[in-house]
Amino acid sequence: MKINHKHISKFLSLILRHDPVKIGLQLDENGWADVNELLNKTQKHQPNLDIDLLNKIVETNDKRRFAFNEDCTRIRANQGHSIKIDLEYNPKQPPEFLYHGTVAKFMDAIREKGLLKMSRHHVHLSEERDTATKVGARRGKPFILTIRSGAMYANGAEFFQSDNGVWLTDNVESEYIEFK
Ligand code: HQG
Repeated sequence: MKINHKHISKFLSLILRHDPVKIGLQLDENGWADVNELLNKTQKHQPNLDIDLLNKIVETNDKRRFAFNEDCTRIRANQGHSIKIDLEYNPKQPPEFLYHGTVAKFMDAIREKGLLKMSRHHVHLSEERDTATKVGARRGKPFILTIRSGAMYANGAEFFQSDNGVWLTDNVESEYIEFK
């Protein structure tokens, strides 16, 4: 059952963050999809996905990747998009330090150019070192960078926090990264 959830959650991430067109779905400018339309259009790919299972996945997802609107007629991904949408997050003051988990092979480029958002809308940062470790471990032996987010903020950088707690910013210049 758990494996099934994970599989469907990955499919939902693909549709709601990157490729709604794959199933002929349209997201609005804030990333919302109509729940009924989503369920209808996922039938062919995920025949087990009905409203009860969708509710369960939204509720139990380990990173709260998805959210319903107030009356539960629409659903969106909380962060991680590559398609252009406006999540309408308000700028927020970050803690003094945040963490980013990556792998050794990117380190030279990061030293030179800082952290770039690559294919996503923002650079993703974590409040907890443990979380950053997990993020890095997706790609191999994790390498954890400490980001001087307080100093960046003091110097005018904008930060946002997604509904599932991920800190987002445009890019992180090398001078704000502790490479230890
Ligand atoms: C690296 C997952 C070369 C960066 C995770 C990362 C997270 C550079 C990769 C969320 C670079 C981008 C985001 C530079 C950054 N040169 N490489 N200048 N700057 N990089 O997946 O932060 O499961 O777009 O270190 O758990 O790994 O999807 O970002 O390795 O929360 O919900 O380029 O995605 O969450 O990779 O992960 P990503 P990320 P979900």
